Amino acid sequence: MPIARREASDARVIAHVDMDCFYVQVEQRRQPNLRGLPTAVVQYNAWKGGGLIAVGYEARRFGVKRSMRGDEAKKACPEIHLVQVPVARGKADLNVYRDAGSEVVAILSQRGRCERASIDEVYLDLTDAAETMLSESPPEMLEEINEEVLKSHVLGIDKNGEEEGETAKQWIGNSDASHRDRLLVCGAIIVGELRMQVLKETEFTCSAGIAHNKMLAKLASGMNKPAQQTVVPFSAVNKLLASLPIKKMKQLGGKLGSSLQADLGVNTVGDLLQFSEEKLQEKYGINTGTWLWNVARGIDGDEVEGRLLPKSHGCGKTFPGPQALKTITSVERWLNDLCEELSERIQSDLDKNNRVAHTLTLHARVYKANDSESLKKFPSKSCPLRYGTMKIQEDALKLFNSGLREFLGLYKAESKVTMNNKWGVTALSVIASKILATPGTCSILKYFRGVDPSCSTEGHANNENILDTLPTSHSGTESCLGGDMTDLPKESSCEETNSNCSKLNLNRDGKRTNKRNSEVAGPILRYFSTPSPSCSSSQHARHGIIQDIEPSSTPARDGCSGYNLAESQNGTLQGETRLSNSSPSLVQHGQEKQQWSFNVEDIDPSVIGELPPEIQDEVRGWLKPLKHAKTAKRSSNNIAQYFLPTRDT
Ligand code: DCP
Repeated sequence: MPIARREASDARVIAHVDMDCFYVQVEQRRQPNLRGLPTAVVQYNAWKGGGLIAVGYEARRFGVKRSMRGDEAKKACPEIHLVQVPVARGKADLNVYRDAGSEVVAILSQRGRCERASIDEVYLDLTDAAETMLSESPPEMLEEINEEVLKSHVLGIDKNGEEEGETAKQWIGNSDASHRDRLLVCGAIIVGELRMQVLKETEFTCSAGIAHNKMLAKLASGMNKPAQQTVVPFSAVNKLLASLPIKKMKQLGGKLGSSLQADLGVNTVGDLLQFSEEKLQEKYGINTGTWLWNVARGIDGDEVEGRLLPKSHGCGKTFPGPQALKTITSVERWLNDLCEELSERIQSDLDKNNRVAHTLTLHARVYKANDSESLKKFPSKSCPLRYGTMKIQEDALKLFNSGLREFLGLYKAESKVTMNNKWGVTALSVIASKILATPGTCSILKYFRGVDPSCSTEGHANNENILDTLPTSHSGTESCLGGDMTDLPKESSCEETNSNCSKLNLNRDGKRTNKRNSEVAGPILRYFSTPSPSCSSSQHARHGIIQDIEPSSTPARDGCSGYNLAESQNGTLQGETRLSNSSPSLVQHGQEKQQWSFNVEDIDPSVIGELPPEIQDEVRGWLKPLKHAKTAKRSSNNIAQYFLPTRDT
């Protein structure tokens, strides 16, 4: 779970940018007639109108929520337009959203180090850009400041009865402010410009938080949505955390947050201040204890990783209730589909980014019929990944069979899974991880020294190199919760991203906005705040969208990023294969045996959201860091002063 890290510097400028109702915006760009109308994106199964996975802000005004199914949403807002998520191979096809996310990342990454945290959110380290701006063109010298920036919400500044814009203007122009505050001003200006650029080039609005670390930036980005930005000056941190419900803090939304409430009576993050670091360590372990101590003070040393591409690719599918797969043939059929998609995606990654995935992992949710012990988990299995759809399919099936034998207690390799061993599969997923750049060549054949990637016969899932992937137990009570990780980025552009459709007629759309709002809102918010829909039946008839869906629940989307499990013994599962470290999935004959390892760190937390919900918690479990022997050193940068911001947080 959380890893305590010192603040690298007390004057970093970090932004968290989160797209607004992202899938809905993507669908509204595909179908511009939906703009301004209450819209939601639903899963592809028709049961009860399908689970809502994204809800537009117009629909939210009618009380429509993501936890609803389509039928319920229609009751709340009869005019809602339910757009079905694209489907391919009998499951959701998220490519269009991935690609749209990549368009945004391409823009946001222009001004500083950029970490793609999920399908629709990034962290930016803008420290260098802000320092440069401060030295070359300080904010108070700027002739004109972007309206979006002037509309920033700045936590903790005294409004003195003035309009928000006026207050922000004064904050921005205060040349007597501290260096760190002035850096944040520069960060806010840069982020405002980036958000405008995103809108112009992609038609998407986004919201952002600007602070001195990732934790605070993430917290702030969701405070004023849609299409707004929020700044957290150093001086506002204690007041902010004092009233922040503990479960709202990233990574405290789950078991750890519940334990803090139940066992320590902690209701807000600020309540944690009453506990010493030693006390927190005693209760939650050394590392988590220190992390909690830091969280209470708004300290977070997590660095923005320069990562625009995913660490792994995953495809999964659930088979709830009567849909459970009960024969090897049906499992094979679905595995083939999942592997085909996985193969396409890793091949595309290889073609576009020169990156090779090294590890194939299979995870399943299986029950044993009439067995009181059927709560036993199906063991996840992994093996070296061989390129080529058929090889991946073949290996995935072997991994499944191996896991099933173990699950059923048939330990010998030759044991047959028969009809007497009744079982049912309710979820399946395959993940390609340990994705590494090929060394400085544009030719994959050169990299593999003449071996056709699809022809390798070694390193596949045989009994020697099938590995148990799931660490059987994790010490510590931590769970990896509270983040917002959705999906795997993909660098390719979709059809919709060609120059024709990606060019925004901003003025046209801007003018369509509600005049009342446009008087007070910045240009991005104006763009977003189209007239409140009337929910009339005529609109409904005019935009007859899809209302299908699946019985599975809306996938939970927790996650965590930036873990460093390198020191974790249990987090690394090792075995011996004939794999070479330099070409792990493609092995030369006669090579010496080398140790091959599968490290949970190689799985991008953002892949989790794409997996079936039932699988997500287990995969998240892999990402739980183990407690380290050493206590992370406490930063001296604790926030010592309390201020009295006027704004309610
Ligand atoms: N998503 C999903 N399943 C979920 C939650 C989200 O498939 N349970 C998808 C659809 C969302 C996208 O991920 O559009 C991004 O999720 P967010 O949590 O960032 O939510 P939105 O972008 O939809 O809305 P907001 O403006 O509140 O961020």
